[in-house]
Amino acid sequence: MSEAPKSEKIWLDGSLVDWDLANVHVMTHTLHYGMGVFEGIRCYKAQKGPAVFRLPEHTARLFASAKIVGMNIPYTQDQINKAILDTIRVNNLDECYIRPIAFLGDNRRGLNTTGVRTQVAVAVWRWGTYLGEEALAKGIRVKVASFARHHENVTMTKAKVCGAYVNSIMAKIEAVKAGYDEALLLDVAGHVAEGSGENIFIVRNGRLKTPPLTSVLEGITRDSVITIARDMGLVVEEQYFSRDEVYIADEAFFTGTAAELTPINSLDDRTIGQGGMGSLTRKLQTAYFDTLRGRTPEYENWLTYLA
Ligand code: PPE
Repeated sequence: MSEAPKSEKIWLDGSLVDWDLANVHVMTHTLHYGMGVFEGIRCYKAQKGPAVFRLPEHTARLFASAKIVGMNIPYTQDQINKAILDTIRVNNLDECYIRPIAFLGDNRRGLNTTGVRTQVAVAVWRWGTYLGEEALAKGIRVKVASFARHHENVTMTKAKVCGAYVNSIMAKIEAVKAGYDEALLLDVAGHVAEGSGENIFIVRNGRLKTPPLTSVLEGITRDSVITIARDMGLVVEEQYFSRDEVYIADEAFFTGTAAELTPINSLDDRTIGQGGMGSLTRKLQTAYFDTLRGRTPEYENWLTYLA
């Protein structure tokens, strides 16, 4: 296995420190109990220069996640936005993945977190295709997970909480060990929920469907794709559907900051439509990449330029 990608500096609690010195103690609270919140954001080389995609929305979700789980982030959203831009600039990256994380420090033990210090870090690194080299062009093989997605009254699925990802990791590893690229998790009622780190859409008879925001993360890519699709005049329904509706869909795809817009070829070995990339999926993927690269004037306000 190659080493995980790095960059020069990490923003930690207000200062830029060397990547290798951005360390925490093993008694850091979040390491033990998973109470921490994070984001995944991307910066793309857009036409007019490097730009972060939907930066204020991601920072707002970081603060929303903290509010849901009852953590206090000792910075303003503006300070975090600035920290993110500063971190990308100091690392001289024109394209990168951005990982802000707010976590609980090591000054308290146990589950009563009163008085525990909240720390914040922002790391950036180059991160290519999330689901493999050919995933974006050719699509991926997906398997329904035996693990259900969190019930909305268990870990609060609108919060991007560290501990919630144990569920995602178990599903992902199960799928990969069985020879698939990604897992699809159902909610506790058995409806399709989302991938281990992606929202899902299906296309049937020219209409798009995606599960409502109950047991899924309120994905920012999901929102971007819904907006782009509706602006194209397509119908998008936020509705529950079952795994067998995915089997008989014409097209299906995952959305996420890391996964971008990845076609799904098959679910549980049933080829979806013709397999590969469906025509609507292709149209939306092209429009999504055009948007990220600043080629669509109507969505320019989703870009925060570095300079
Ligand atoms: N659902 C889950 C569970 C999820 O983790 C993500 C993002 C999404 C949906 C899509 O959300 P958005 O990125 O706002 O469109 N997953 C992030 C973490 C991936 C990782 O491996 O780490 C991501 O895509 O950055």
